[in-house]
Parts: sequence; structure tokens; C-alpha cells
Amino acid sequence: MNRRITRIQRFTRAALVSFASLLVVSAGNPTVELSHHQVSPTELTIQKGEAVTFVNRVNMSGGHRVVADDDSFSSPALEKGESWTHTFEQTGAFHYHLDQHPGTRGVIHVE
Ligand SMILES: [Cu+2]
Repeated sequence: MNRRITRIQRFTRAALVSFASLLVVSAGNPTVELSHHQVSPTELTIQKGEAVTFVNRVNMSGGHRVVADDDSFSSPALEKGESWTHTFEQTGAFHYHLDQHPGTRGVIHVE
């Protein structure tokens, strides 16, 4: 009986810890949502050293890639529901587009 309770407690503790770290990740980073012809929000302002998480929300053959116009960053191909986080270490305005939809654009202002 004691042994069983210990296992349940251990499981509960592990579940709480992973849930808490999930909350930290989702609460910590501003997020940009990607669809075929829209990024949302199109403009975002962050502080130097902060990270932005890009999440693809739609089905796209080959996934969506986020690419900086100046090539300072690029994501892997993101399938629906996948995300990628990039930390901005330099100040400036970083314009980017979706590789598959060059007209779909956004900008990250890093202060
Ligand atoms: Cu698309």
C-alpha cells in the first residue's frame, strides 16, 4: 500500500513539474502564428535577448519555414502544430517572410 502511494506521488510530482515547465515556456515567449498567407501578429516588439516562438497552425505540404530577409535566422520546416523558438541577440528590425509564401511577411523589432 505504501509503495503504491509512493508511485502515485512520484507520478503526480512529475506531471506537475512538466505542466509547470510547459506554462513557463508558453507564458515566457511572445508567439507568432503562421498560416498560408498570414503571420500574426505581423509586428512584434521585444527586448534584446528575448525569444520569439513561431507556431505553424495549418497543413502545408513540406511545412512552413520562417526566413529572415537578411538571412540572420531561418527555421526548419514546421508541420502543423510544430513550433520553433529563436532568441534575438541583436537590436534592430528583423524582417522575415515565409519561404513558401514570399509575400507573407512580418517584422520583429528588437530594442
Ligand atoms: Cu502554406
